[in-house]
Amino acid sequence: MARLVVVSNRVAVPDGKSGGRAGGLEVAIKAALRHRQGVWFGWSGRVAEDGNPVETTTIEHDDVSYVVTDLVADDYQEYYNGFANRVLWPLLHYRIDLAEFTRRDLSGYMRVNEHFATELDKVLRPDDVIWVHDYHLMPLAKALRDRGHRNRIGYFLHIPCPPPEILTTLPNHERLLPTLGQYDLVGFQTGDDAANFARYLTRECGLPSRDFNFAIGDRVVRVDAFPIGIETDHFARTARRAVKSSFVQNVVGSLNHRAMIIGVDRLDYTKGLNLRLDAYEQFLRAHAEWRGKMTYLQITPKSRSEIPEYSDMERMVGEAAGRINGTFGEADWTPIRYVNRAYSRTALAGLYRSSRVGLVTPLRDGMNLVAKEYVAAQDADDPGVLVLSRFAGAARELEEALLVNPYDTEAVAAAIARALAMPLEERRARHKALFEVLAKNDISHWAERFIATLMRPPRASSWPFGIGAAAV
Ligand code: ADQ
Repeated sequence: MARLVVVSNRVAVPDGKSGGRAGGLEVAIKAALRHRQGVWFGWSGRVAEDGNPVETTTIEHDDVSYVVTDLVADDYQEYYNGFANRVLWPLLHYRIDLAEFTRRDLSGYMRVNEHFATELDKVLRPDDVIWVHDYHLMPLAKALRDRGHRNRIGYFLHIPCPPPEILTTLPNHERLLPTLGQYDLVGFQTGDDAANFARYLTRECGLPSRDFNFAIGDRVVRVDAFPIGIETDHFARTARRAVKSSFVQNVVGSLNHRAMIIGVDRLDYTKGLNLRLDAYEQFLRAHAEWRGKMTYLQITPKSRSEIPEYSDMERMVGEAAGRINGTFGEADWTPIRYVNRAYSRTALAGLYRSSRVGLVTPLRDGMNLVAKEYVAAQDADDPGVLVLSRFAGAARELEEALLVNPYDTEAVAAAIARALAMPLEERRARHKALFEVLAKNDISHWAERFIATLMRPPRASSWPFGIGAAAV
């Protein structure tokens, strides 16, 4: 069997150093590598001190080689903090207004991708199947092709892909985005994201296509949707166990028989926390009957605090939570518990299962795994209700959630009230339908489908015009 080489910005090396906070990407890759002897390549998370050499280290663990390379301070600033997080992240989430482009950051981004390719070059074998992840590494396939690698190389974008009208606002987009054509397969979270990119290739690059297969020189690149899943059964089992833990029992006990609403998000402007708190405030105004009868727990670890937009938001969300508690709170009731810290996946699973409503209202999100985890964690006999933004990729699959427009705060307030009052029969029916979706497309199905599609060249009947069998 061909070796699988996964490349991502961060690598979860099993030595404890990369932290216990499993993000969506880490969970997905671990599941994919579990079944194969493979290599996981990426940034070590270290920034080499001035003048010190940049090192690339290999750690062998459980039949998997973890190969990690350092960055220098300018790389970290320009590639990671700069172009990836201050340009691509906002732009791909439709926030042109927050993108701060500089040519220097773009050069740093290209330079780090070249460095990754140079280091990868040393470990690649001709029949390796290479799977590159996310917005940090768009031009990596081109850098590898320039070094003569003809392997099958796939790319998966975890975050949204906006339409060409937004993509073309990126200065120098013609230098960066067409390099995605050097992959054999470019995968997105939803059909809409895939269609947006396909429209870019057609409009901006003038590429002929058939059935989402595009002709680029003598090669074919396939564009497709691969909605990411979670470890559904495992998460459900974890949740069943976790509700019995003393941590969850203590939290539930402290609610004093009140219903719990839960929100779990990284502190990021894409997650729509400001508007969510506005909606909660409107709910409390419009539904006085619920005051004192429920508590909203918002768990929000800080992220990227060195970027001003994030620290501004941190302040605004904190102030809004304080204002709500000041306005509606009583000596014996706090309407919102706002917590800036990360919890273990087990603790979160137990908290999801113990809550009546899950609030997931991003303004834009590639998928949103919290929505899926919330559903998987529920007790099928007495499930909670998911209130989900229609702008999360997950909404494409989780149609039986209460889908809301997060910009319409009155509608979100009404959905919270509807969720809290939903009869048991309706809750069960909705949960059953949602759980079936998650059981069918779990994380291993997602990874296997991506890898199988990557390894298989497109059928002859799907070749774009002008491309022959020999070329594929
Ligand atoms: P993220 O933006 O990180 O991921 P999300 O999909 O919600 O967003 O995944 C977050 C993960 O971190 C979840 O597994 C969640 O349980 C965990 N997490 C969140 N808050 C936590 C807390 N307080 N403590 C501990 N763990 C916490 C990116 C994209 C998403 C896409 C994923 C996967 O932005 O759109 O769904 O990748 O492709």
